[in-house]
Amino acid sequence: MRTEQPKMIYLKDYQAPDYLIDETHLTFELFEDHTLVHAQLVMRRNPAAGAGLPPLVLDGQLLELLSVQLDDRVLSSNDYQIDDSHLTLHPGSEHFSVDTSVKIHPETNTALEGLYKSGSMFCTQCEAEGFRKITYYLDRPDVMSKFTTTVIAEQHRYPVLLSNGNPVGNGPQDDGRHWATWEDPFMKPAYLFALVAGDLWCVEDSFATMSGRNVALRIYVEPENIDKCQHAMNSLKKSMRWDEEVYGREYDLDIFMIVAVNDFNMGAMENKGLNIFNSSAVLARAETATDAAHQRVEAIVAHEYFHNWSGNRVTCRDWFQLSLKEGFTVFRDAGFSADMNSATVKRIQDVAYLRTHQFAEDAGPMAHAVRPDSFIEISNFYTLTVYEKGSEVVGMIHTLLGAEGFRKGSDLYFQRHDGQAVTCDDFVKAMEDANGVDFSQFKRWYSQAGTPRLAVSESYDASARTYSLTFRQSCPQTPDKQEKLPFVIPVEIGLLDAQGAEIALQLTGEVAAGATSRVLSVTEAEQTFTFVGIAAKPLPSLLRGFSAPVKLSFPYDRDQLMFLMQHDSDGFNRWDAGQQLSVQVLQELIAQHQKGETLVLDPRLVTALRSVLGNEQLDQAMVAEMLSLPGEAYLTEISEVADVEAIHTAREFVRRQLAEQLFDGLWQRYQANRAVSKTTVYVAENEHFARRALQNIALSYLMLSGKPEVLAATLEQFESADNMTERLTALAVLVNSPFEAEKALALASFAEHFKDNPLVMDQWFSVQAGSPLPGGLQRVKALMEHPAFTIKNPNKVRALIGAFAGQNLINFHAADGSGYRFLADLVIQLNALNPQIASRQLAPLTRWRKYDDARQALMKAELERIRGSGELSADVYEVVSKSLA
Ligand code: B3K
Ligand code: ZN
Repeated sequence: MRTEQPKMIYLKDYQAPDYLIDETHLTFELFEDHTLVHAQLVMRRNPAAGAGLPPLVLDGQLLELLSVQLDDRVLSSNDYQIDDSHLTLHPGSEHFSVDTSVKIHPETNTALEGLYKSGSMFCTQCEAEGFRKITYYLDRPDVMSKFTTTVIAEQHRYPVLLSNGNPVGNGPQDDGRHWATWEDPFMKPAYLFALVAGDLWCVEDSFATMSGRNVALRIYVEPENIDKCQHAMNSLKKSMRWDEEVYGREYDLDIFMIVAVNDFNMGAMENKGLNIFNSSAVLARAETATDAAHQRVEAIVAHEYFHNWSGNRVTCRDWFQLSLKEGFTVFRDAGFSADMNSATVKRIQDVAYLRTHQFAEDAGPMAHAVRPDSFIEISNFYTLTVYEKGSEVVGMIHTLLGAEGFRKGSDLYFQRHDGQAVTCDDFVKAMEDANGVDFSQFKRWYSQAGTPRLAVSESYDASARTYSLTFRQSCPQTPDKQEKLPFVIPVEIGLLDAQGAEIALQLTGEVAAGATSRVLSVTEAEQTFTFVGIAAKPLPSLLRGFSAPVKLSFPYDRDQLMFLMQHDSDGFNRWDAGQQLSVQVLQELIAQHQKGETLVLDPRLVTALRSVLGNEQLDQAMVAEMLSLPGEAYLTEISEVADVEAIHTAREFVRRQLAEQLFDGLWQRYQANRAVSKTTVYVAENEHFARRALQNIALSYLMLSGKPEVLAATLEQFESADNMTERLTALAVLVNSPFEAEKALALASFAEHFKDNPLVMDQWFSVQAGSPLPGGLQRVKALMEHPAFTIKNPNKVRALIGAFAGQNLINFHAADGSGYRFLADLVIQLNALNPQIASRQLAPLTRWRKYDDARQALMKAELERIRGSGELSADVYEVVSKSLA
């Protein structure tokens, strides 16, 4: 909690640290009502930081200082200065050591940052600035140190004691306590420190690295979860192999551990050799986790593992560089998931997510560049922009250099900077140097916020047989109010002839026609590319694979979009053509609703989707993606002023029309797939994910018909499915249906069966919180009283409140403002308990500019109420004040 106005921190003020910490020796004495932390820091003056011996200012928060010693001298309170967040000492020489003892209270730490308790176990979360809540330290990523850690705790309650690196000793004490010492041979910043103590079981395996070293792999969980670790273990081994094969990166310690904890602010954390995970990102087995959950586990295990190189061996100089590790690592995990599953489907899902949520962030009050230049609270900058857009930026480098050039660049980056704390500029420089290219203009992607617009127009000259595409780029204003300069936008394109065949592409001035798909680099505000030898006016396929994170517009008519849906050789663009067609149709219906007209659906959408549904050649996961209409959140994002009711009504109308008109095709594919599912044991692999995806989206359409045979099929699937993917879909379909008696029974039997599994209960909460049927807020309020709910667990808050405010738009945006009031009350309550979660949950209110005047006023009033509610954490203060600015 702050006592003064939180301060803005600027990248331009970066200064190298005055002192370095060569060695860090920690001893933790864990007790039920406090913990003692003894730290010995072997320090020296940083030769790169100038002359003299300036005061040593250590970071520290919520610490009770018991003693401090400089070399052999015990200091008295006259020898140092202490305030809320610092301990200042006055070293007398260039080399010295600092010893401190502090008392902390993990047992009452509800912020889940620093050392805290999750259930009966102790665990840590230090990134970004949590280590300063454990001991006095230079808590900044450019101070890297060699850590030795001893943990002492009661043997009976905490048989397992873990920290980073290799175990070097352990033993009993004579008071019923025991100790273990861990040594991490790699220099690391404090944010990668980790400690775990608990009564844990583990699943063990091993991995032989490419140079033939044997690495012990362990996943630690609470005993009841020991049967849910195999998928994560398989994912870990696949990740380790993939990183060797694709990036040449080998693991470097003799042991790699993952620990699952129930109370965790985000997905997982890449602490050196000791990853700590939200249990939702580790535990998965058929009966309790959906296909989506299995894929999420695979992706997060990979992501954290990949950080061992992109993040840990080469880390960030300061937190403004966060995307250096996060954008690059998301890019790496996306490549891994694409290789393990369907690359096109993975791309579609990532782009749909980016366009819906990151584009909204980029257009809102918290918009910031991939490398922000200021912040108040760094926790607020673990954003979609830093992660997902950051990954797109790395992806564009990959597109511009090609796979081989990119690998040369990443090799040089790792080789040049191993063991260092570096910047995004260093990353780009390695890419440039390895390939002899100049990325100075490209680097604007790191410093300019906002989503660029790219308007494309065409002209065809029949007599000259030339076809020209003109690109006009612009970027909207963002709160940082910078003038935006042109970006380098790689646009992958193809041209289709009237039969749908691809045309070989030759630009004016080129000697011969080349490939049928190529990347144009748009670098100017306006730029024209002319293709020669074009016999008839072609149809362009633009931004294939979503080669840049921009909003591209081209005046396609609906017939052209249907043509691209059928013929484009780029799978991503076939899907995207379908989305553009749906958007056009939906926007027309939204306008009809607003004018009070009868809604009339363009039959071409039905025709287009009928042909997708009937295409047995197409990957079933692609069919499922193509049948999914753009979500309400995406329709909101692309609206000038979002009309909540009109969007919901139009989309529901289209869903019902499709259900009715495509009933036979949907029913046939549903039954065929369900028949296979019934006779196949659950496998967490691509082809099976695809079958279930189509089966389940078909079922959710079919139920809109209300036909008794569909209800019977849903109940059959709900009751007899052997896996959570089918069972949960059936439950969701019932929850959103008008069959009240069946719904109530299903909800009750599900809860009864899974009451002891918190992750499954999270799904149960979400399905109900996300239901668009009237009365959503009352349902959510009632569920908050359910014994399985607690506001102290972030997964529960996300499952219930996050799903309601983020996905149930028609209920959350109720015209009377009740949804807003509810969310604001919750944020005020969470602010005192867990500031990071409080500020995350606030996001929907920050988007007030998107709505009509009445809703704007209601949303702003709630933001004002939060602002005036008392002591705000820096996290909430920053988001609220920027939203109201
Ligand atoms: N690096 C962590 C995120 C830490 C968030 C701190 N508020 C997980 C990840 O991106 O891998
Ligand atoms: Zn990460």
